[in-house]
Parts: sequence; structure tokens; C-alpha cells
Amino acid sequence: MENTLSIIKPDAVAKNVIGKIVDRFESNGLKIAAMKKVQLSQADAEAFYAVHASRPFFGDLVKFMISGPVVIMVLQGENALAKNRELMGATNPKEATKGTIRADFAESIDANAVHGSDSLENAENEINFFFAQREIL
Ligand code: IDP
Ligand code: MG
Repeated sequence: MENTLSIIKPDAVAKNVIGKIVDRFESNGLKIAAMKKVQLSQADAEAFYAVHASRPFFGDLVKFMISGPVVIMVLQGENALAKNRELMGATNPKEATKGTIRADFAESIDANAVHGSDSLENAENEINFFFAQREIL
């Protein structure tokens, strides 16, 4: 069993497609082990994306992530991390494989519908950033 962090970003929440995205996970064998809707603060977003702090798009990324509420989940299952990345599709929705979440629900590389952890180490850190152990079931 593996745990990974998923975030439904402000663009997808605003589009009212939370349920459609959650269905992609459940229909593909992933369990929702934790879930909450949150308005991130600037400090939250800066800390969460600290690995990207030196990238030119960091300021825009933080601004976008605090532009509205997000839905944060722990996805659980066999190979959950890789499965989630596969279901998400490429970072740039224009390059994302047909049928992936980003191909179907995202507009641009900034507003790209979902976040997913990229390594087991980062997944653990990201999960601990947002959830207490008793919230992961
Ligand atoms: P990922 O979300 O597919 O793992 P990362 O490279 O980790 O992609 O980048 C984190 C987020 O930063 C992306 O989801 C996207 O929203 C944003 N981002 C990445 N590259 C660019 C870019 O070149 N321009 C603008 N935003 C970007
Ligand atoms: Mg990433």
C-alpha cells in the first residue's frame, strides 16, 4: 500500500468538477484516505512549493494556488503515486494524453487542475504538511 498527495487546484474547484476528478481516482482503484477543502494562505503555498522557489514561475504559481479554495486528498493504493501521475497527465495540458485529468479539465500549464506528489519521500512530506495521522484512514 502506498500513500500519495493530490490537490484539486483552484481552477478545477471553480469549474465544479471536484466529483468528476475524485471519480477518476476511485474508478481506477485508488482510495480517498483523507480529504478536505482548504483556502491556502500565501505562507502555506510558499512553504508547500518551496522546492520551486527559484523557478521563474514561482510567484505566479503561489498566486494561482491561493486564488480560491483547493481540495487536498491522500490517495491510497498499490502504486498510488505512479497511478496518480498517470491519471493526471503531463504538466502542460496541451501535451497531456487524451483521457487524463489535465487533458480533460485543464486550460494551461499554470491552471492545470491537479497536483500530485512526484516521489515517495515528497509524498510523505506533503501528506504530513497537510494532515495529522488520525485524519488518514
Ligand atoms: P507537476 O505539477 O506536473 O509535478 P512541476 O514541474 O512539479 O509539475 O511544477 C509544479 C507546478 O508549477 C505545475 O503543476 C504548474 O502548475 C506550475 N508550472 C510548472 N512549470 C511551469 C511553467 O513553465 N510555467 C508556468 N507554470 C509552471
Ligand atoms: Mg511536481
